[in-house]
Amino acid sequence: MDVKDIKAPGFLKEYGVSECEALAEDIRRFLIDTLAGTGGHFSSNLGVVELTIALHKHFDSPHDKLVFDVGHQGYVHKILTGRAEQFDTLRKTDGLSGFLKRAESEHDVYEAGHSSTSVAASAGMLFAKGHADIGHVVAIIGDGALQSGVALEALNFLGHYPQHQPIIVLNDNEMSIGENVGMLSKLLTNVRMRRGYRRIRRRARSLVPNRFRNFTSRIERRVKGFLTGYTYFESVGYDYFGPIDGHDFKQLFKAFEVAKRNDRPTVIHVRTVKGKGYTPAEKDKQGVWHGVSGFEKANGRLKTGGLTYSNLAADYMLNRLDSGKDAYVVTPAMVPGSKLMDFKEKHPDRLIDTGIAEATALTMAGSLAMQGVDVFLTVYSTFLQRAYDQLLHDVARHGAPVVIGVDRSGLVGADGDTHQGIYDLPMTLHIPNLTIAHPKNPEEFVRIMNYAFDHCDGPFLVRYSKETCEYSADVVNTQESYPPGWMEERQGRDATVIAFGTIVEELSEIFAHRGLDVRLLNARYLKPLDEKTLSTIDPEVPLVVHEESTLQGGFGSAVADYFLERPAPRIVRLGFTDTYVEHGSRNTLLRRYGLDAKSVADTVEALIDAA
Ligand SMILES: Cc1ncc(C[n+]2csc(CCOP(=O)(O)OP(=O)(O)O)c2C)c(N)n1
Repeated sequence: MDVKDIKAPGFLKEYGVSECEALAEDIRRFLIDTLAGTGGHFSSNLGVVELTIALHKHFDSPHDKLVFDVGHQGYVHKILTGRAEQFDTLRKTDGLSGFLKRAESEHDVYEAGHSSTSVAASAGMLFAKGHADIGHVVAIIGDGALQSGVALEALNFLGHYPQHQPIIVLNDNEMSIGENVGMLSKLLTNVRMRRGYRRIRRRARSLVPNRFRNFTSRIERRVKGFLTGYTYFESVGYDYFGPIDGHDFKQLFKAFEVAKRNDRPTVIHVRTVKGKGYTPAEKDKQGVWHGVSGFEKANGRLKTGGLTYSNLAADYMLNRLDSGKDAYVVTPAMVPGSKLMDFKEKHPDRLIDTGIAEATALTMAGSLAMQGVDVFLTVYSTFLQRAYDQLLHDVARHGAPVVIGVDRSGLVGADGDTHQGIYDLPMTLHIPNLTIAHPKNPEEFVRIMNYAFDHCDGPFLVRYSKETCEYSADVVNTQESYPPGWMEERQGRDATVIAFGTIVEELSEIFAHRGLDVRLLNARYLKPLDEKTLSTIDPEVPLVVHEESTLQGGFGSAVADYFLERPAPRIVRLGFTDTYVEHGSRNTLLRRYGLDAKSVADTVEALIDAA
């Protein structure tokens, strides 16, 4: 079947096992062929081909609600709901989103991008049942996402309402992005190692008298519980069925029929193989096939970009340990994304992976630093949102000297609105005790890190973007440090521009190229504000403040606040205004929002002309 002909999932109702198997093969081939070119979330989607087909066969989407956790594994769902045709635009500007999007399809009933929300989202739908026409509600959640407190508290809460009959499909591939961590993953391993569900069911049936052989009967559940042991899920109020083979349609069909008929909260534990059907992805234990930029299908060679600030941060920490200084690196489930594979290999006892547990990572890292240990916590800007309270209440209030790398600050490109790193500045600038920096290049990054570790005795945030950067071992090894304060990149009389990050060098070049007489200040420290330099700004000429961040409560606002009680220049703040920024190429989006170097230069020129 050409999967591009699929318009809606209804046809699956007529499909038997062999037709579903053939369809699974077609979908897998389509995914491998397409994603080799477009890139995207790869191995998670190959792992859920049969599972997603079976879900759409047994449930009536969108009346029955399929709530995919994160949504990065929703490509098969997109194909079955008529979007294969648009896959060549996947994650591109104005193209198909890499996550579920309500605007794309009525079958996308909930959107995410951050993990572990599916159970609480399902709870909302279940509580709405008396008000809206809602059928079954099914949360499809991975074993990585399940370990987050966000999922666990919802699971615990919802188990308390047996009348709502949630169905939780646990997609267990023994991996988060990479290796899974934590005791829950050990518990699942133990459950996996027990004899399969079907054998248990046969055994249970032989122990139960005929007239009680209704699958959902309390007696059978108890007998099964006795045979499988008392699982975590049962302890928080769910009937647990599994583990079943998530690539075997017969087992999936049976399990979903059971789930539909069961009159209590239900967990179906499905085992899948991440990357199923493409050998390099199946073999990958590090997680490099989780999200790809493209690859050569014939030999499995991954397309790689150049080095990024994530590499630089990891290399900096490696170099620190190699030069005899001790430190821990903490990551909430992002070893591959934060380029910590080498560090993990060389210093496994100095790498702490908390799993998808940003809040725990922050509090733990702060407390660890308070004991006199050097700690570098690296977290994506977008995921730091999960830990605002821990940053404010635990880390900053204590003055805990933890260095926090805020990776992927600014636009992130293909992942889109759920992942943009444009909210951390308004979220952190007002927090007392924090120092916040954003280097313009690798040389500055290293000097700022040196200051953070060797001279600062409070909590320190270093922001850096997803962009590529070039650096040598000498740069990483620099011993010099930059204390708080700004840098005058360029003198000028007709206007002042304050900016930070990689755009600083671009602005410097373009101002020179256009012959503009503009003063350019590199605000490599965003907090504390450099009031000494601010006091030198000419109030008679326009002041432009640029940030690749949301404006409300941001850096430009902090600068404007400074001038509230002083003779003020005309201030123009450039950033994102009260919005979510869609997916697409970073350069295209910056241009669209008037934030690339050329647009900034145009704005500055217009202001000078108007003055
Ligand atoms: C709050 C949050 N932290 C981190 C991530 C990054 N992330 C995306 S998918 C993923 C792993 C999810 O593992 P699992 O739920 O087992 O799904 P799988 O991809 O293995 O199917 C992580 C850590 C995220 N999306 N949200």
